[in-house]
Amino acid sequence: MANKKELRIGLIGTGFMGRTHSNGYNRVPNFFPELAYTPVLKTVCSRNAEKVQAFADQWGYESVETDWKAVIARDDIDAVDICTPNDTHAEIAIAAAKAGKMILCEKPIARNVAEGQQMVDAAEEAGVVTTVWYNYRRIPAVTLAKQIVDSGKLGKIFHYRANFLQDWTISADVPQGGTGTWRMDAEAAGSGVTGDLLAHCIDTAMWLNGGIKDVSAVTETFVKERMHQLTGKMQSVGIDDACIFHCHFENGSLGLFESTRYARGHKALYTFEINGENASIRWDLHDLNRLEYYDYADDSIVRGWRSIHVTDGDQPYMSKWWVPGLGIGYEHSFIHQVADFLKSLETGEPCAPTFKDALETQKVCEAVLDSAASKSWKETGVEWT
Ligand code: SOE
Repeated sequence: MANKKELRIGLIGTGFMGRTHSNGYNRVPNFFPELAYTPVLKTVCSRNAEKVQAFADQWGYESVETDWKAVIARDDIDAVDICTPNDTHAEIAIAAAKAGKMILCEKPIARNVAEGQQMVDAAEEAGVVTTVWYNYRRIPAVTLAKQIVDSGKLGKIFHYRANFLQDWTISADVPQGGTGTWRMDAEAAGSGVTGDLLAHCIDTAMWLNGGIKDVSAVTETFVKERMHQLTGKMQSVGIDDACIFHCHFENGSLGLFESTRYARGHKALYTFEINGENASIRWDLHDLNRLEYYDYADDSIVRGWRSIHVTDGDQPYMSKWWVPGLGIGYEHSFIHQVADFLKSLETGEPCAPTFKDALETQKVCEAVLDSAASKSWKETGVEWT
């Protein structure tokens, strides 16, 4: 593209997230034409040569690789995008940092804090830029929630409440391990709903309401044994199927979080609500263009929950899309993250959440799991700035 600086991408992993990111790279030039940088889909990597070629053809990658080390060794790659299972994030990211590549990594940053810390150290030592795809921050209604909180309209915050509910693992026939179900395998994923779903809630919560100080949690594994796709054997299940925790935030408010893959009828019900002294807000992923707002300062004859349809040109990101009143969807959060990453290359400002930010979320996840295992309150050690 004329007069554009290129950001040459090497994508590693071709699953669900590989598709959401590829869609982001493809759409950005259409909707964010003012950006100085443009993504160039140089290569995509996956172990199966036939499948990775089909993926490259479908999404417009110039070439394919079947070994991630080959992606990192290439001189024509500026940024490595890690979309592989969690157990591979640290090894790939550390190698990418050593090779001086920028890194975009799927959430959670890693399986645990120790791995995440190594990734942060490697990126800092190499001086490479990083971002982690906690995509929900970039849904316009969620970004608007951040503006409202930062404006001080809510006043002193008392409560933060979040849920992430799914129902896809209720059947004992769902296997663990391997393609498609690595999220069920503790070795590959690190944890269950805590790292996969609550990590989203925690990232949004600390972004909106500041650091989480300490936690008290319970977890449950409802199905104790599942067939492992890699060994073909019935094996015990090491992940948390459900997790509930409560916590103190640094600002004195109380948090209540629940996640499960056993809430029959709920496919991806991510909701949060914040109650302040003056006003409250709440949001629901199933109705993602709306932000609900209640303001006690309203005249009593009109006071009540108002439903803000976040589709106006002066609301976050919306000037980029259609005309007021016409909504956007889940995939746009990834397009926005690509756009913000490209913009960060122009401004030199970090594209949050960076590895360092995502490590703080990982600290909360780890404290939650430790708390559930030890049946006691745990300090998180989070340093949120
Ligand atoms: C799991 O089903 C999953 O795909 C998560 O891995 C994503 O991070 C979440 O956004 C939707 O659910």
